[in-house]
Amino acid sequence: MPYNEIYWQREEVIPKKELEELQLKRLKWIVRHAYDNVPFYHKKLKDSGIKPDDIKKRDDIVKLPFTTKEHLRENYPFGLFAVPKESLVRLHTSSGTSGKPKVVGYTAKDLENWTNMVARCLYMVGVRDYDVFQNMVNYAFFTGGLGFHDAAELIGAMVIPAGVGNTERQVQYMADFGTTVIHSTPSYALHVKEVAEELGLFDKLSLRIGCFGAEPWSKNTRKRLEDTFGIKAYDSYGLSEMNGPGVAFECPEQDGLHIWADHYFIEIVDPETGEQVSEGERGELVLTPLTKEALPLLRYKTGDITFIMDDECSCGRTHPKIHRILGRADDMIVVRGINVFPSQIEHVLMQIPEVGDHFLVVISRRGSLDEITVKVEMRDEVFTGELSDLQKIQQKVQRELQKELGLRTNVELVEKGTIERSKGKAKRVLDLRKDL
Ligand code: DLL
Repeated sequence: MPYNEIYWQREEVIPKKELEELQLKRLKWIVRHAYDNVPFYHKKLKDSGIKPDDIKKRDDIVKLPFTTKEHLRENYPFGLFAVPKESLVRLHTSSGTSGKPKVVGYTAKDLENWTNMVARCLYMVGVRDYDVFQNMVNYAFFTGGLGFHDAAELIGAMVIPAGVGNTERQVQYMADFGTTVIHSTPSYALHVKEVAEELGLFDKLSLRIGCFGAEPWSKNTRKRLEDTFGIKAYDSYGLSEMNGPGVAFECPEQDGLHIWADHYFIEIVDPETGEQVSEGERGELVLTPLTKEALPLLRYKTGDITFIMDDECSCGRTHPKIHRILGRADDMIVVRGINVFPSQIEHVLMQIPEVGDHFLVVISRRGSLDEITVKVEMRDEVFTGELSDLQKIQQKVQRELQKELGLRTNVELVEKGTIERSKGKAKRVLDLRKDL
């Protein structure tokens, strides 16, 4: 049952002071829980000369050591779990580009908390029991499928467990079933948009809300999705290690993502030194779950780059806001000494009207010099056959990219349909230097 017609749970508007007290109480609990039940943390804290009782105020969190993805992998599969296997009711996994997958477990209480957090997010952007919710993400090991499914059901919406693929059928169902809310990765949504255009079904759709996440996307992509589908599109952030989606989500203001601080302790640190940065400065997001029974990760380094925004929000929620993710520390490409995030490239491309929705960044090496080539799909109507027109567009794209990146790139214009479409998280970068 919702708390009232605006908020799913009372905790969304908990007074700041109360929220901080709750955080401290829960922080003490989670540190004690990890110390008592996870040998890895027991040893780590002991080696650093820290006892759970040393956590007396919120700032004492800096005394704790960090946890990294490597720690999860080294302790594959269940080494960091704090409860016996029989207390678990679900497992998910997340595979990165290398090494063993990360395995995450949930007790019944963890699932209840998680589902409520995702429900908070959906309810916040206006999803209600009369909605038809088409969930267009992978339902298997990925947390996005069941995470959203359970939450939308809890609100009472009618959920279509569509999964990914069969895009023509997805669009047909959207029209036939009267889908009002869609959830997918933004890159898949762009593909769905393309197929809906081809099928000429836009007039038959009754969409009003889109929830997109699991990969970086830009404000300009938001605009494209909102304009073509006639929806409001919201950014959704999460990671398997912190349950999955539902960690942070945009409110109707669409200006930053509220991060549920009664369940997660937030820090922004310098990725290199691990020192907390000053207020409002960008850095790596570090999260400590405050209620997680099965997997109490302490000071988990997410690898995601963002900053904490001003905390007053006119939606009334008291939870802090983070800026949409600027990139991942390990997605950063270093080309001729300059740091480039694929999301910067997306940001530039999506504001050029002649450019289509798909692109690929190819990094190669000529002699001893790195080269960056951006393959960009054009809109069909731009291919007039006039070489000079294409040259003008190519130069424009090159100029705009140089302005943003401070780096000269090769730009290759390609026809619509050339670049492989993604169903889940898009692969935007092909780094050929690794094969040299
Ligand atoms: O992607 C959970 C999720 C599912 C989030 C559905 C949102 C919607 P993982 O597969 O473990 O979990 O990947 C987590 O994806 O550390 C970020 O690098 C990236 N990521 C997730 N959401 C966003 C977002 C899910 N909104 C990793 N913007 C995270 C940018 C995102 N990056």
